[in-house]
Amino acid sequence: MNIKRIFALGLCLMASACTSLPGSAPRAFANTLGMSMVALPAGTFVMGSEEPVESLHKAYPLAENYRLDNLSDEAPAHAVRITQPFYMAATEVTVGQFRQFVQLSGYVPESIADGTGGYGYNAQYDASKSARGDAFEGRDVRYSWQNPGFAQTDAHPVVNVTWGDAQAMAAWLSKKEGRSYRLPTEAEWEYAARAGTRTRYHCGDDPTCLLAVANTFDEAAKPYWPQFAANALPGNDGYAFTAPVASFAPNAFGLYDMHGNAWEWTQDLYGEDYYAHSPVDDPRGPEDGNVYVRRGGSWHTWSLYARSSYRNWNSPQTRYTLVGIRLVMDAPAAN
Ligand SMILES: [Ca+2]
Ligand SMILES: [Ca+2]
Repeated sequence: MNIKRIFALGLCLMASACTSLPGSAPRAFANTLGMSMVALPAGTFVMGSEEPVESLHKAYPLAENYRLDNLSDEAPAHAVRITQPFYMAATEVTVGQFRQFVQLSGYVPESIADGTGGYGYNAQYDASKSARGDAFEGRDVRYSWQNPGFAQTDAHPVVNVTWGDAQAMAAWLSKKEGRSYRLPTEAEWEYAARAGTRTRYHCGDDPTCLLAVANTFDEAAKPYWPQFAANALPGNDGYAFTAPVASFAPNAFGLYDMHGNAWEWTQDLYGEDYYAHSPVDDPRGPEDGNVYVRRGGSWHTWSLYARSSYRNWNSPQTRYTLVGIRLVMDAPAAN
């Protein structure tokens, strides 16, 4: 990755309220686990979307009306100020990084600790015959972060990990390095994904621009789920399941796979009407709730749901073939 180029493009892109890092703080560094942590400037952006249903219908003609009506939690679009620079991992947490964390810390991931396992892809599995109608087999002890039922190397994004697993990893890294790691807030996540853009994706408004920047549900994935064939992105991104992280072009902040590959847990509880009353400065989600926000879409996600503004959620115990982790780190305070 060309750090100079990224910062020429990305630093203070929003311009209106840029707070600089302390002079001694690096623009990017590799941490204990080899994660590339990239500095993002403070700034202001417009969070959410109020794109009319008619406009969405033109872009996503196959989406039923109820799906478009259900996007109302993305409104109102509203100004948000991220008041402090922070670091974000350039990629999703990889299988290799998660393995190092588990080995060095002794932490037992929830799918193993609670004895119920995770989810997995099984070509013989028939969703219509399952009690829950899930697209994947599970929970089953055969599946965990180590085995989602499809091939993965150490360079693939770890999946089948819970919100609690992410908390444990951040806490361990923080202690190990004397830094402050955590999940991004929902606002930080969208600010980072947009990297100064107002379009549906950081690559533009046309869903097919995803082919250059994201692993989503495309023609490579279509043969495995013929029932969803019509929703496949027209074009081939080369991956039916997860792709090694950073296989596609980054956004202007130098962040990879903000659309697709693995959904990313955020720190925030989900509030359907939260945008109507959230603070302008550093919103942190509602005080109460049962489910945490995940963002960005996955390798199995239709383009409608891979948009920068799309919000989804799960209970913190959820472990799934589509959901992974990306960490952020607070920038050190200026002396
Ligand atoms: Ca794909
Ligand atoms: Ca992702």
